[in-house]
Amino acid sequence: MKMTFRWFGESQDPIPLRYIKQIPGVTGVVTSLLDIPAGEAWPESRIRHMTEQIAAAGLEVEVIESVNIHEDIKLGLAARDEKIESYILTMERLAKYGIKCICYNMMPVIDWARSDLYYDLPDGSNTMRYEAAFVDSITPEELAARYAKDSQTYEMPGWEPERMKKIREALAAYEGMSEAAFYANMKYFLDAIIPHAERLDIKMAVHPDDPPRPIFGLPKLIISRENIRKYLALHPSKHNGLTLCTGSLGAKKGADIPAIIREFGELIHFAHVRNLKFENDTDFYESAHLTSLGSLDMYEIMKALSDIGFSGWVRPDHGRMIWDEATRKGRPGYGLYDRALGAAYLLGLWEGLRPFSPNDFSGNIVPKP
Ligand SMILES: [Mn+2]
Repeated sequence: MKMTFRWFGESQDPIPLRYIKQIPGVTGVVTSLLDIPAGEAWPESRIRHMTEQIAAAGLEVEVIESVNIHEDIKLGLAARDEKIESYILTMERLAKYGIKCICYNMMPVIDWARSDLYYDLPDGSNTMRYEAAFVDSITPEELAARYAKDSQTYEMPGWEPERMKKIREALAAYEGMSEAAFYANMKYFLDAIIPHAERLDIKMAVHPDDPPRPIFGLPKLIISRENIRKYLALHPSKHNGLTLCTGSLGAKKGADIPAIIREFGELIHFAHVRNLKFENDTDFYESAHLTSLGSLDMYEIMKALSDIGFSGWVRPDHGRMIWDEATRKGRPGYGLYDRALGAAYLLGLWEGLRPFSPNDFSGNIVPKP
């Protein structure tokens, strides 16, 4: 297992790479080029700059989160072919600079949703929260305006004002689309890119839909064990795998995350490990990582990863804002401190499960035979 940390890039992330380098056990970052629109090939010069900058900080960059899928691909429009060509070009360029895994999602229009970005917890920290009835009662424009107000200086990925101007059109495009048609569009994409992923040895890792329920009338498919099975079967390959996101899958009450890990095994290429606390059957807030503070059993999750011999990348997913980080304009869900504590906690669980030799601390924490 390799412990990584999400970094949004120099212009988008207030956390310098040298801080990330100082988190014990974190050996790499997971990043993206957020300003490049979905459907456009990433310029090689940008990829080179990004990877050189991260290497200069003494960190690895092997996972990109995300290379986004253009809506034309999800909708199955004729224009999808040129977007797929661009996607493959981006994959080729990324492979050239050492990228081994690409995280992406198949969420229509809306990447993710929360009702609150800075929900106050009794200990004075704050966190992201999801209140189903509230999200069901609000329009996407109202929710975007709420994010823009709350998130201060950051554009929330997927909720950019430019994108929101066209939201009605984007939502309408999905009206009447059947689940079968959506799966067929996903298959068309996978059939096109997975052979290239195999050739380039890039592991494609689909991220589950967040939250795992339909919102604004949009189909949400990658939300359950059954649907993940169906998705991966569209194009069976070791390079067509999963980003195991405990917070997304776990937001459906009763989801058995350890069983999901054991079922998909070697197809889990990348893991987002975080906890959440249910307030009732549908509402939750993102808690600190510890089992005792949330609703997911983190030991059982790490144990399942250990049992399958997981050797991919992990990151602590979201964190709360603590130590006054919110007032210093931390990016919601992506503050430094709580995620750093999360990484240390997950590494502690892992060390208990898979003790390693002190001589073997190469970053890739492999078990003793
Ligand atoms: Mn995630």
